[in-house]
Formats: sequence, C-alpha cells, structure tokens
Amino acid sequence: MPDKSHAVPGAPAPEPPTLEEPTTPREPLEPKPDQTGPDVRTPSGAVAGEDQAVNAQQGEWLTTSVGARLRDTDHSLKAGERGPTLLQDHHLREKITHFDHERIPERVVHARGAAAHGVFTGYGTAAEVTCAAFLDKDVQTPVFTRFSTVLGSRGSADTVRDTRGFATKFYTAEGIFDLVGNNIPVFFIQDGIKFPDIIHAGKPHPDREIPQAQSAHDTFWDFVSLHTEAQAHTMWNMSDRGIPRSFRMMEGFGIHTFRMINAAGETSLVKFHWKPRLGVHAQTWEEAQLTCGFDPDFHRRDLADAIEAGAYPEWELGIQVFPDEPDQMFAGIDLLDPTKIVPEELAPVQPIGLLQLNRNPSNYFAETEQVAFHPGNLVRGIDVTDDALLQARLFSYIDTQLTRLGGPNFNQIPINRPHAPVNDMLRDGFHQDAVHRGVAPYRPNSLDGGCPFHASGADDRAFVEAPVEVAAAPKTRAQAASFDDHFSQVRLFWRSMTPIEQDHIVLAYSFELGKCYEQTIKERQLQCLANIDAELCSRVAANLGLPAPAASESVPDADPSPALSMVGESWPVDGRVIGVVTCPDCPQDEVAAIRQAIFDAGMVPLLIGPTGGQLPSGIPLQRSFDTARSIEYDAVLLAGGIAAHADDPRVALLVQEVFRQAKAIGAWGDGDAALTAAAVDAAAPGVVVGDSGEQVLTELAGLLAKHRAWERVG
Ligand code: HDE
Repeated sequence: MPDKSHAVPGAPAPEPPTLEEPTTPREPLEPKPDQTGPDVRTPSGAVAGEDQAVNAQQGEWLTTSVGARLRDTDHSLKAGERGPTLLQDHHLREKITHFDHERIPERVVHARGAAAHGVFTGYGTAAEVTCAAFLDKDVQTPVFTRFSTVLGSRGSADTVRDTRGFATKFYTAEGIFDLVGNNIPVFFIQDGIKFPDIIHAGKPHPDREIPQAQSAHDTFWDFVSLHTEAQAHTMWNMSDRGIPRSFRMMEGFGIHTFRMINAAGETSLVKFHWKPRLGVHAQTWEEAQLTCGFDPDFHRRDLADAIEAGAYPEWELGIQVFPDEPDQMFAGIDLLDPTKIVPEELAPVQPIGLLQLNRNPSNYFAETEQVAFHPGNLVRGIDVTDDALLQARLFSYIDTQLTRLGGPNFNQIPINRPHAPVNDMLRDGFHQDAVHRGVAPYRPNSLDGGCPFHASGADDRAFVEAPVEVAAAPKTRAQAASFDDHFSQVRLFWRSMTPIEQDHIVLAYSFELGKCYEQTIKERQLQCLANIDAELCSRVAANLGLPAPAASESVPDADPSPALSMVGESWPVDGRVIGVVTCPDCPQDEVAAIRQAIFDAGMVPLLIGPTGGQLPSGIPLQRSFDTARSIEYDAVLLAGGIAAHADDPRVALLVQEVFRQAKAIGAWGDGDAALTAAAVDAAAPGVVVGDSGEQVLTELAGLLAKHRAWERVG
C-alpha cells in the first residue's frame, strides 16, 4: 500500500527539521510543492523569468540588507562584555529599525483574509455580450483570489458571523480585471456615501473597543433598524450564509450591475455570480462559536490544506444578463439598487468560465496582505454602471492603498504587477520600482519620439467606455422612488428558506438581539421583522421575551426563489475531513485500509488516538483525544476495536457534538460501543453502523454529499 501520509496537509516546511540545530551552510530551502509566489514580472509587466527564487532570499550566509556577511547577529556591539552598546552598531540599528516598521495599517474593512493563486479558463460563452479577451474559449488567465471577513481585525477569528469578501484579480493579457465581490449578493446600503456609517456601526464600540468581529451589539442593530435598506443584507447575514463551512463552499457575487460591451459595440447589463463546485454549506452556530476558540484560523487553514492535499477548489463564473434599457430595470427591479437581487428563476445564471485555485502563497505579507484590489481595474468589454455604491468604490480603493501600502506605486508590488505591458506616464513617488527611460512623460511630445501613443487602428484592443446617455437632471442629494421598498425582498428570502434554515435565522436574530443592551433597539428591530414576516417576528420576540409588534407597512409579496436555499442537493466531497477514532488495539489492517479508502475517495483522514504518536503498525496519528474537537471533522468514523475506550469522556464528547451538529457518523465492528456510551441512537438519521469499514465509509460519503443529516435535528 503506498504511503500517503504526506497527503495529510499542514507540515510547516518542505523538509522535516533535524533534532539538532543545523550547522552546515546551505542555500535557502525551496517552498513546499503547493506554494508559489506571484509570476516574476517587472514593474512594467514584462516577463522577468520563470524562477521565483530570484525574489527570495539568496545564498547560504546571513547578511545585512545590503549584502555584507555577518558573523554574529546575537550580540550587540558593546564596550566590553558587560558594557554599554555602541551607537556605531549599524547592524543592531538596521535590525531593530526594520523590525520597528514591519507593520503596515490593516485594511479598514476586510482586514482578515486568506488567498490563493489559480487559473481561470474562459468558456467562450460570453462572446455575445462582451469582447473581453480573457473570457474567450479556453483562454487561461492567472488569478489571485483573496477571501475575507469584513468587520474583524487582522488577527480576529475566521468563523464569526459576518459577510465574506471574495475578491479575484485576473492578470489578463489586456490588463488587470478585479472582481471584488462578497458571498452575499446584496449590500447594506444603496449609496457609498453611507459606507463609513455602516462600518462605524458594525466595528467595535469606540469607547471600550468591544466586541471584536461581531454584529451582535447595540451600535450595529441601532443602525440597521433605523436604516431599513440594510435589512436585506442583515437577513442574509443572519442566515447560514453568515457562517460558511469553508471559503471553498461559498458563492460569490459582484453585487452591482455591470455593463458589458461586445465586439459590435452593443451593451448589456450583467450581474456576476461565482458558483462553488462543492455547493454552498455552513457551519452550525455551535460549531462556529467553538471554532473561534479551538481553531480561529479554521477557514484559512481549510483553504491552504485543501490545496496542499490536491483538492483544488473550483467555482464557475456566471452572469445574469439583462437588456440595457434606458430605465435600467428588470422585472420591476431597479438594477442600480445594490440591496436587490434578481432571482435566478427570473434570469438564469449563464456559466462563462471556470476558476480553479491550485497554489498556496509562499509569503502571506508579500502576497495576501499587499494585494490591492480595485473595482476600477476593468478590461475592455466590461464597464461600470451608475450604481451609486459602485461609484463611491471607484474612488475608495485607490485612495485607501496610499495609506495602507505607503504611496502611489502599489501596483508595482510583485503581487499587483499586471501581465500586460505597462506604459503609463505616472512617475516617481515613494518606492518607485521601475526605472523609466526618456525625458518626456507627457503628451504630446516630440522629444521621446511622441511615445507613448494612443491606441489606434481597427483592432486597437483599447478599453471601451460605453457611450451611454447621461440624463440631463438637476444636481440633487436624493435617490429614485424605485429604491424605497426595503422589505419585500427580505420577505422573499425568508420565504425561500427550508424550515431548518428558518430555524437557524430565528436563532441568529435571537442571539444577536439578545446580546444588545438597549430594549428600544430590540423593539425597533422587531418592528422591522414584523414588516418582513409575522411568524419570524413572533418567534424572535418570544425568544427575547418581548411582545411582537404588528406590521407598520404593507409590503408586496414576491414569489419565493428556491435557488436561495442551501439545502436539498448532493455535492462532491473532495477535501472533506473525516475523523477516524482509533486506538492501538484496533485491527491495524482495517485502520490502514480505511485510511487509504478515504484518501482514494479524495477526502482527508485525520486519525485520532488516545495519545499522540503512532499506532503499532506505524500509522501516524494526527490528533489525540486531547487535541481532537468535533468542529474539525465533516464526519466521524469509530473504528472497530475502539470499544475499550468507549467510556472515555473525551470520546463521548466528540460523538455527542458531532451528533448534535447533524454530521454523518459511522461505526464498524464494535465501534458502535462508543455510540452507546455517548447515548447516541445508532438508528438515528445520518448514523451508519456495519461490519465492514469500507461499506460504512461508502454510506458515510453519500451522507456527507448532502452536507448534514438535517432530519436528525429538524
Ligand atoms: Fe469594499 N473596501 N467598499 N466593498 N471591499 C475595501 O479596500 C469600500 C463594498 C470588498 O481582499 C477597502 O483595499 C467602500 C461592496 C472586498 O483586499 C476599501 C464601499 C463590496 C474587499 C473599501 C465598499 C465590497 C473590500 C479596504 C462602499 C462587495 C477586500 C481595503 C462604497 C461588492 C479586498 C481595500 C481585499 C475592501 C471600500 C463596498 C467588497 C476601504 C467605500 C459593495 C471583498 O477601499
């Protein structure tokens, strides 16, 4: 049987370390096989070579930042062994000074993130609506995707209830296209001028700076209950979409309506969607809370581990297409209102390409932290609309990098460098990496031979600003009446949920409002819920111990959209994590066989034993009864032979939590003794008991494809 122990991801280095401190000088180690940096480009987009090591540390000796070799970096230069440090110690000063400035400001929003490199392949199916070359059939474009939470600081936990960012940088041959979206298709506000307000309300209170990375507090609910256009986004947040199981199992949305332009110059309005191949899945609220303590890095670990294990996450990019009518409405929905969706039943999502993430970054700071997205990074064939939220974003993203990345040359940082030739007339500034030539960075000029020239000719591949009409209208700080309905789509969402999803929404509102201090804020939000749905309102009100108000507005009904539900289908199980509870007394050949079968099914086995170390057969244990916790596993298998440990309270806790979380549980041989000891019903939905491990695993994988055995808790 081939040894697949390497396939359990998480090793910190490409080679196992030696016990003794190494003493033989050598070149720096290569990164691990799953890791890579950005393609090596010059600041102006030219190919600089294949070897990414040219950007990494060089040689076998420790040096200063300017290459002088050092004999000692452990002792300051002093007047005698016990004397004062000398000011002339340039190495000490350089080392400490650089350290003092290692931190840069974190992103004001989306500070907490994780990213991966990958490739996007066009299907060619968008040619009717856009001339964007990267969407042509079989064109492959390198990409870098960063996922994030919105509210938390850079060091906050991954599994808080929040919106997730889903930003992709496409390094196309026609320049960079950034699709900077979220995992929720509607936004809190209809006009970007209110962004500081919603973010100030969601961030920790300014007096005590609590709570971190959460919306369960007074200022958040104060704002969204007064500012009712936020109710749609808030409902999505309270649904299971707010606590994803994995970045790999999230949809993504461009939110705004964009304009596409085809080769004939015709325009269409579109909305972007990312559809994950693994389906859309969530943690339970209990899991999300446990995970914040047990593994605050759960989502970034999951993404990196999956890529390291070869379970490359994939999403199909799709578009909803609408005619570019002067009113920019579709089926009565204002396409410029980013708090509204167009249900997929009214405008199907048409697939236009495939994203695969297949390489982990080799340096978090250089890549994930320094990547700078900008919704104004557009390519020929894709343009913006007048959505007032998008318009404000077009200003913000460049502006924020000036502080965050320390000057105007952030596009020259390796991760931000385009893969298309850059010939701008921007010059100088902090951290200028390009060495421009010529004397005339202005137009028109004759001294530099007139360079650079405007694009011209029949096929100049220049960016197209669609010549859409702008209505002559008085200047005003106002918005259209078509933005005024704040509740009907929230009701649509609620009524599109299955009963179990509705239960979770009720619990989420109850938890969040229950954490508020001020009664009036709870009452005001209950009034919003009353306008959305009377049953939702009365259930939350009952949990809060408050009366349920009657609706204060008459809200039009809309047909439910089944596409919004996350429950009911089967999905691939690639990269899912199976915890196998085992022990030295279990038949070793059975454990080895099940471990191999899990690998063969494209999943990752984590073997859990009474202690760390390895089993008598040499199979390594990844977890002990002390370090294992339910939240890590998508399903758990109880090995035959485990009966001797069935009464261990740590095993019982694991089994009970996994059971409560509606996850699949399997037991073979006498493994079911652990079910009995945990008082778990072996006949309950989602529990599989059998003689053969392989047969139990097959059934377990079938259950896992549906994500959870909801009927167990429904
Ligand atoms: Fe952002 N947003 N945003 N945003 N946003 C930022 O840009 C902003 C909005 C989104 O992984 C910042 O480089 C304003 C909508 C993502 O690096 C900042 C407004 C959507 C990311 C900023 C919005 C997003 C950001 C912070 C209202 C979904 C993370 C650092 C007009 C379609 C990108 C930075 C990454 C980041 C401003 C609204 C998504 C300050 C002013 C709507 C995924 O520029």
